[in-house]
Amino acid sequence: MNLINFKSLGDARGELVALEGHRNVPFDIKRVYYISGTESGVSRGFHAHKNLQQVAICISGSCRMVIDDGNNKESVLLNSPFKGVLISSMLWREMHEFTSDCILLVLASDYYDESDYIRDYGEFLEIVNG
Ligand code: T46
Repeated sequence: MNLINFKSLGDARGELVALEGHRNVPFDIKRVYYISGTESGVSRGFHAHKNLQQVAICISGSCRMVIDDGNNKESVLLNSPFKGVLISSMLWREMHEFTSDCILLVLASDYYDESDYIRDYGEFLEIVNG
């Protein structure tokens, strides 16, 4: 699991984290989106990306991110605005255990493109394992 620790630039007034492409985020950030209001018991993701790289950070609440490279599955509880997971291309991801206050912020290396998604697990396994 490729975790990134973000330093807080906060002070007595509170926390502040800056996210900068090619500095603490290892690509040019072309798109930012966030997921909120996910109902308890609902899971999301269940796809891989052919080329996209992303960094996901829970800036409020928590959720569990499962990353599967086709051979191994790893899971991490994202529960801190100071911890991100780098999701490189060709990794199957699932998100579970959303708390009601979860806001999952995602930084992406490219614009939205549905043709970059692999949404079929069998197809994903065929591509990564030949
Ligand atoms: C990912 C995980 C972590 C857009 O139109 N533009 C966008 O930038 C995004 C991200 C989504 N959409 C549309 C596509 C679907 O009609 O929004 C709808 C929900 O997207 P999806 O079902 O793919 O959402 P998740 O939560 O399963 O997955 C998302 C990202 O799509 C994905 O890239 O890695 O979060």
